[in-house]
Amino acid sequence: MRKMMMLGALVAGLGMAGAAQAAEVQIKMLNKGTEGVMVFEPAFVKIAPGDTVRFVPADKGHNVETIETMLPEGTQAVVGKVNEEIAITYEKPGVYGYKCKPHYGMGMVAMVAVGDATNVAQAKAVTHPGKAKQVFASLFDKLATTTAAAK
Ligand SMILES: [Cu+2]
Repeated sequence: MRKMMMLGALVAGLGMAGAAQAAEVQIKMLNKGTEGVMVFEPAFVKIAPGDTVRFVPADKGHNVETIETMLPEGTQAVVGKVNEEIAITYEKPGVYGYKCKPHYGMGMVAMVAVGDATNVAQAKAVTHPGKAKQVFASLFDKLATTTAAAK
């Protein structure tokens, strides 16, 4: 987690130097992670526009797909197949919410924050089943922390 934020800071720093270089970060789909079972790890990443996130099915039986309305306006939804690796390059700033369809209610969700998120209020208003609700609450806390740190 800390490593990802440092990476984000590094990318931002390079951007200011006028030599922005696109970064790629990985989010693993796991049966068991450091924060419980059926998780994306890390479940929160902050990146810059132009960066790529690669969703890696490290364990079997998971997929990644966008959660409707947890996307910046005009952004295409993504629906991965089970066990499929997907790499997404982000151009639009905003908050992107993801779920693993089979384990959504078990809290298998993730958030990608790109640049300065403008759709936070809208994304926050989305309701989620089961444990996903509390996981998203903690992800929005992380988002608030990184945003505050950036200012
Ligand atoms: Cu899953």
